[in-house]
Amino acid sequence: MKEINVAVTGGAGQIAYSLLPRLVSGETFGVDTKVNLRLIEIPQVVDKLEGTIMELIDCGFEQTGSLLATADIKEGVKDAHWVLLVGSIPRGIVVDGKKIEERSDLLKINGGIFTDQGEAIGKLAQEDAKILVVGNPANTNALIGRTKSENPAQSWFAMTALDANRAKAQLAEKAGAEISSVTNMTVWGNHSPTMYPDPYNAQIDGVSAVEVINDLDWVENEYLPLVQQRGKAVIDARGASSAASAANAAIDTVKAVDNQTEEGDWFSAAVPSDGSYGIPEDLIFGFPLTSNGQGKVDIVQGIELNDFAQAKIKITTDELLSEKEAVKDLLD
Ligand code: NAX
Repeated sequence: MKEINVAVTGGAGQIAYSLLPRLVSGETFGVDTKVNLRLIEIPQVVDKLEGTIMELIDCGFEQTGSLLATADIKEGVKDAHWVLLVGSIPRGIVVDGKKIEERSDLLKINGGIFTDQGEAIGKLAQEDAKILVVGNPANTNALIGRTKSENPAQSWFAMTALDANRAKAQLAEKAGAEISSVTNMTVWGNHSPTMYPDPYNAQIDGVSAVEVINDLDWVENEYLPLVQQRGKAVIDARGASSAASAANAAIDTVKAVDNQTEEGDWFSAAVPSDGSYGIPEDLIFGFPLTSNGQGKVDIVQGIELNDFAQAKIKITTDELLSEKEAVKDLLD
């Protein structure tokens, strides 16, 4: 069996609990790949990871390699092929006597974490390592981590796949179609309520979803809030945030990057902008992507954006620029 090293921060959190077994079961990296897993946590909870490791051993998957728990990011990411940055400080936590409520405070606190993690990844992870940021604010955390890594050969992604999966589900439900018939979904921009899950270029059985649904009022006024507020709807109903579907989306992203994209389709993740579609360079922006399955991921070109789309994309771009401005001290 071939072996790979996978590092996951936030290993004792909710998403990780759903994610970890699926990383070492053969499902994510293939049945012929042994996965050495490094779980990284803050010192206060790192001991809990021993319990998680016991459970992973008890799953008995033949693809499970060595299992390590650490509070040392350098030990965790050394020689990693994939790094999943799931851990972050949630809104509402008290830091230095202050309750963190504002997005700008959240940005700065999490940004601080991602400077150290970025530096360690740049120096110690594999030269062609792939990094997926899940912890929020995901796009700007990825911007900070990538900047600090000073290693352009590595590939950074921020996760928008959960938004894309939610967007597909809403279109399928409205159209009365199978979810597998919805393809070509892009979540443009930020993983935040300003995201634009593109219904015009999404397809249901090869036809624009907007044409199939044939209800412009629903598409432009109801569908977007349904997708944008789905996370809150899950919290309201479940009394806890969406962990299983977030873990599933992280796995979808890893598989989408590692495997060749089906002809004619694309997948959604945020990557450093190369200026495509007029998005300022280096912003970590949700784009339509294809992978050749050999480590090369490209932004799909030539997608038509109507006035509605362009107005939405401007809003999410402006938000990402203001997030960048809020953390500019961390980007020097
Ligand atoms: P939890 O609060 O259950 O777990 C987070 C874990 O991260 C905690 O165990 C904490 O100790 C750990 N952690 C904090 N700082 C760390 C550091 N410096 N190094 C290592 N570990 C650290 O949150 P969970 O529900 O698992 O969510 C994790 C993150 O995903 C949150 O930021 C959440 O907002 C974000 N999400 C992102 C999504 C996306 O689509 N990009 C969707 C789901 C989710 O909301």
